[in-house]
Amino acid sequence: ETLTYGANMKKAELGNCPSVSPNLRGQSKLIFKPDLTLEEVQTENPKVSSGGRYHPEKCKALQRVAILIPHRNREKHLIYLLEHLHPFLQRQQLDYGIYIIHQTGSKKFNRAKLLNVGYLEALKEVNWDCFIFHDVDLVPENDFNLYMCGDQPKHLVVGRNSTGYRLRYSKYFGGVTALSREQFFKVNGFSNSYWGWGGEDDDLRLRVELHKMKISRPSSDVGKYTMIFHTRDKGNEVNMDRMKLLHQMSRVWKTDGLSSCSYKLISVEHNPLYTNITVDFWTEL
Ligand code: UDH
Repeated sequence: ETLTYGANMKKAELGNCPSVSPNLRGQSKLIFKPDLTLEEVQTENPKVSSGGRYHPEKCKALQRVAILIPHRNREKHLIYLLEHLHPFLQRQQLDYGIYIIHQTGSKKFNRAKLLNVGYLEALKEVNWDCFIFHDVDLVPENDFNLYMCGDQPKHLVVGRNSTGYRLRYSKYFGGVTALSREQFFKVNGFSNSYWGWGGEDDDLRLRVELHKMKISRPSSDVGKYTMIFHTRDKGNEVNMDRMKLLHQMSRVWKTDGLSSCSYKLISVEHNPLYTNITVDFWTEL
């Protein structure tokens, strides 16, 4: 009785973490070991608890952050990303959880819809303040790139090794973005209509702009990523309808998004390093 009381007291006394963590290291050289396994990553990260959750021990995190990663058939990328992301997020003193949203089957991939599912399912567990929508093959190089939300949506990928660390195009809003729970809700999330590659990230940017929000980015030396090389996946062919869909955005955003995201939830597993949400989009009814 007394012991429990003591522990609770201690928790209540925790002060807020500082706005910039003292544990940040800045730019680091990333190493991708060819034979790295998930078990090794687990041993390297003893402080991560079931479902890929962590919170700082000595201070109260400023935000509760859910990392949402759309996934199919990229197991190796996932291992590398988890290996780098866990220590990165811990150095930032965040209260975080990593969610992998896995699409079953081999039909067309839908990145945007998977991310909508991630948002809806993650909120059933914790009232997360902030959501990081994160491609599986992009690894952040500089831990001053804070995985936190601001009063405006953020685009965190200024450059990647594969594009000479330059922004792909001036309005680019893909790869890794940070939107608060309210910001994402306000725009009704992503469109569910983008099957295959391309357009869904521009659609989200148009939604954000329609709602008079202004996208911010870190500086170019901070917003640096290494993209793990890959070729185009089967089932993620270029979406030829993407321009047509983009033109419809202002007409359909209210009815195409979080509010209409239907899916068949196959399972939610709390693995040691991440929560795995498996969904089926093709037998949803
Ligand atoms: N994704 C999967 N599995 C897939 C397709 C996509 O997990 O089969 C996820 C993954 O998180 C990935 C994201 O969706 O990071 C975006 O898809 P992508 O990596 O295919 O998109 P990107 O623009 O590449 O990075 C497009 C094809 C590049 C071919 C380049 C040849 N030079």
